Amino acid sequence: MSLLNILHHPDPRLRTKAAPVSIFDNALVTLADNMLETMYAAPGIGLAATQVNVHKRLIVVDVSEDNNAPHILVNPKLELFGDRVSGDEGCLSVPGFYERVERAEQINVQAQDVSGAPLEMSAEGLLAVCIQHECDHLDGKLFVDYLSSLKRNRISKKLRQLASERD
Ligand code: QAP
Ligand code: CO
Repeated sequence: MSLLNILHHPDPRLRTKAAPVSIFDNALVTLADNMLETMYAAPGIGLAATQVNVHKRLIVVDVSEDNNAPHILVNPKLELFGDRVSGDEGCLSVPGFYERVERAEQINVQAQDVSGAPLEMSAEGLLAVCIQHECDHLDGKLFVDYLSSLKRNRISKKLRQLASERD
């Protein structure tokens, strides 16, 4: 198992549209394991392959208290239901910033598991919000895209500053 490097906004690689997974091999299992380990270490509740610079349609989420309810979703397709709810979101690729975002309250997901078997699940509340957030990453979309351009630009500028202080 190993920790993966997470890309930070405004890295243009976060804007890549991920390709469907068609090969379900051991490398995919290892990637999913390493993504879960990286998410738990952060700590976070969701991570998309895009964020670790792998442009394949794979996300991992676990919104449980005890890190004992991981979901690995390959090639996820969402159906949105119910009211729109707003809640504070953060992102491992936008460290230190939390803002209110509106999402659908309930979802159905059609996906595959890490061995390629079809998988269907429904979710509501935080799990539903988290899966919507992670699926956005696969299309190159970030939660800051839902904010005003003033807020988004302020966040980009601050993160660029922090990155330049590091290198
Ligand atoms: C997406 O995000 C999410 O800024 C997952 O300094 C988050 O796990 C969906 C994190 C909230 C819905 C609600 C963020 C860790 C983790 C930070 C995360 C940070 C350290 C974010
Ligand atoms: Co995110």
